[in-house]
Order: sequence, then C-alpha cells, then structure tokens
Amino acid sequence: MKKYLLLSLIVIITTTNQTLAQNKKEIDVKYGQFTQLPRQDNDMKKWRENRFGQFIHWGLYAIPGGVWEGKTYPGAAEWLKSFAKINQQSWDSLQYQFNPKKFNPTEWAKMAKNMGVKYVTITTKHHEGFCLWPSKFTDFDIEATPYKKDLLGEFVEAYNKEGIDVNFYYSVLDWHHPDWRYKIDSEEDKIAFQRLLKYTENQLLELIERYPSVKGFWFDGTWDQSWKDNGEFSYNLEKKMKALSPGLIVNSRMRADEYGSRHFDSNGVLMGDYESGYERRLPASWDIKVTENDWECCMTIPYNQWGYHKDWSISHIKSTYELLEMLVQCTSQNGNFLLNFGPKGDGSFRKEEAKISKEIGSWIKANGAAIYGCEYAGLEKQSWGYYTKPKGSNIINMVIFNEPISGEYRVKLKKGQLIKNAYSLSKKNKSIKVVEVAKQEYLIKIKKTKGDEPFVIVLELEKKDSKKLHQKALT
Ligand code: JFZ
Repeated sequence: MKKYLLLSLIVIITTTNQTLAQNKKEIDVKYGQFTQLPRQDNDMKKWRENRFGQFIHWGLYAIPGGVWEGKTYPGAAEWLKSFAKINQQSWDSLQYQFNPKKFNPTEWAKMAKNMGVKYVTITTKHHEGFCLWPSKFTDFDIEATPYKKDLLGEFVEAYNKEGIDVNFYYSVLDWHHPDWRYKIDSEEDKIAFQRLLKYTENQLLELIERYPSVKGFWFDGTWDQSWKDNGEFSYNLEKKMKALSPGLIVNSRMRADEYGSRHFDSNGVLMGDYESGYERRLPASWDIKVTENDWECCMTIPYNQWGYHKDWSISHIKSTYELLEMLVQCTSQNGNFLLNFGPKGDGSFRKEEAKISKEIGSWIKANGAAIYGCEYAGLEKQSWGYYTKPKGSNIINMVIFNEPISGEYRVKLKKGQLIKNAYSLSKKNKSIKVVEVAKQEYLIKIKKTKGDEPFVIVLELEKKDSKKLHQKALT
C-alpha cells in the first residue's frame, strides 16, 4: 500500500513539474542577448576590478545651470530645456556661449585619479543633442563653439594618461535632431526615424574610430516607442560596434528585443554586458540575481542633479561617508559604483564636488584594498557594515560603518571556513581577538574607536578543516 502511495506521489510531482515547465516555455527571441554572461574576457575582468567610476554630465545645460530668465527650476539641470519649455533656437544658440576657459583636462584627470576612480563615463551627447566632439554628421557640436577644439579628444588623452579607462555616455533621444520621433505614426515618421537611426550609427562608429581607446558605451534615452520598435537595428548596431572594437562593453540600457522588452529580453535574459538599471538606488538584496550578475549603480550627489545646477540648496546633498557606504555596498554585492559630477560651464568643478572627491580619495587611499578587485564574499550581511572579498583570495574584509556599542562584531562564516588571523587594515601586524561562539560563528572584539571614520578589519581564512589549526587560531 505504502509503495503505491509513493508511486502515485511521484507521478503527481513529475506531471506538475512538467506543466510548470510547459508554462515557463521559452519564447523565440531573435534580437535578444548574443553573448554568454557573465563575460570572462580580460576587458570585462578589468571593468569588474575597477569597481569605482566617475560619471560626468557636461553639455550646454551647464551654462544656464537650472536657471532661465531669472527663474530657478528645481528639476535636473540637464532637462531644463524641457522643464522651462525653451524654444529650439534659444537653447541651441547656447553653443555660441560654450567657451570653458577654465577647462584643464590634465587637472580633471588628476582630480579623478586622486579620488580613486579607475574609469570615467562622460556624456558625449545628452538629450539636448549637442556633441562634445567635432562630428562629421552635425554642426551642433564643439567645433562650432568659441572653444572650437576637440574637447572630448583632450579629455580622453588626459584621463588615459592617468591610467583611467574612458567610456562614452550617448543619448539616442535627441531634442535637436529634426528626425527624432517619440513614436512612429506615419510613413513620413518612419522615413525620418530611419535617417535618425543612420545618424546614430554613424556617430557611434565615428566615436570608436576617432577614440579607439574607448572601453565602453553607456546608452541612454532609449525608452521611447520609436527606439523600442527597432530592436533589430540596435541588435545589429551592438554587433557592429563590437566588430570594430572587440572587448567593448555596453550597458543593458541600449537595447530592446523585437517585443519591446528592455534591459532584459522577453525570456528574462540580460541584454548588453551588464545591468545599468540601478539609477540612484542600490539593490535591496544580496540574492543571486544581483551577486551573480555584472551591474552598475549610477548615483548623484544631490537628490537628482546630473548636469551643473547653480542651486544645490534645493535637496539633500549626500555626505562623503554616505557615498562611500554606497560604494562599499556595491562592491559587497558584486557591482560597480559610478558617481556623478556636473562641471560648470566655464570648465571648473563646484567647490562641494571638489571637496567630496578629495575626501573620498583620502579614505580610498588607505582602504582601497577593500574595494578594487573585490567581490561578494558569499556571507550573510551583518549590521556593522559590509563584507568584501578580494577575488580568488583567502581574505575577507569587514568594512565597518556602524560600530556596535558592545565592541563585538558578529561574523558568520560558511562551512569549512576558519579564521586564521584578524587585524585592522591600518595596523596589519597587530592581531585582533577572535572568539568562537558557535559553529562557524565568531565575535571579533575590538576597542571602541573614536568612531570618526569607516574602517576595515581583515579576516585571513584557513580553509583546511584541521582541528589543531583551529585551536591555534583562536588563542
Ligand atoms: C537619464 C537622463 O534622463 C538623465 O538626465 C541622466 O542622464 C541619467 C543618468 O539618465 O535619466 C533616467 C534614466 C533612467 C531612469 C531614470 C532616469 N530609470 O531607469 O529609472
């Protein structure tokens, strides 16, 4: 009797599983992902090791800085043309004022280097359509400004000289181009948008050819129906770009598949090389969807300002430690952190940004070992802060943002992991007391610090499950 019961149970389970599998049947996606993820080539490995990048939003919008005809608009400064309903001619004529006399690419690159970023992503063309490089395909570019010179070229050269990887942000949405359409309603729209697509392709291939050291592209302005209806085009475009520049890294915001599904195709497969949907927010969980994918979070210092805005009193300005905590959280979740800067129209940085970048830099100088080349440590998060793990090492970093009143830091390791030694990153040869409180569970005891700075405790692990070693480690 028991035997029959078991048999029928098995039959029920297998049929239910089959029905579930049938319901989840994959649909045929022609213009989805064409790369095996996560990418394991050297370019992608470098991208992953970099962890920390600088985002730069710079364009004509830096000149008005959120203020038009005496009125301050609190929204994102790079959207001012839209918020203030400024006519095309008035906005476009800003190009005749664009003359950043204080722009010193060498100083910019030095500032970035001192902040500790390993890569930069700069707006080559934002929604306004203005191009920071002399493009063969438009006159709405740097060449027609009083500045005249190839600003982007100077930028790339200076950053590369400091060993910083350069990526290009490019907005497909274009408020200047007469052929831009939000949706295609007529045959005329269709023809116009085909010209826009050709323009887009020309410019992107031009950027790769002019600046061959470019590491990746950060697409934006891809949410409108017109672009979503052209999944075949963006699929082929990504292929063409990668054929011209093997190793190129493209964000998930570039494409939609033929069903209009963005970032992830209709089967839930990520498109591009990493997920770029974390905008001004961090992943809430440490689940595998996060920690096993490549992703990047882009962040503003104010609530929501990317381009230069004259008035930063409108919203909360994040503190240096708030931003550092985000960088560390991203690292602990296997992601990159891209922190935005919006230089002024004259080519200088506002003092708040200069200060924050200096402060971040001095912390990273001492604690960078817990960021660069680090990844998700595979451990349960504790309330004192974040674990990061140098890839392939036997080390786990504890980056402390909240000091417990008790001075005791709980650590729960995985089966087979033992603590061999613990020390503070700033005092490497002084061991810290470790008490085993349960299996694979420890309390790290340290004297209360002045609590004025986040700090790093390093745990050296012993993988061999030897009782002897274990005892030794805890004395
Ligand atoms: C876009 C731009 O409109 C903005 O000006 C800035 O350049 C930013 C980096 O990107 O804004 C977005 C894009 C995507 C989301 C939100 C704002 N999103 O996915 O939530």
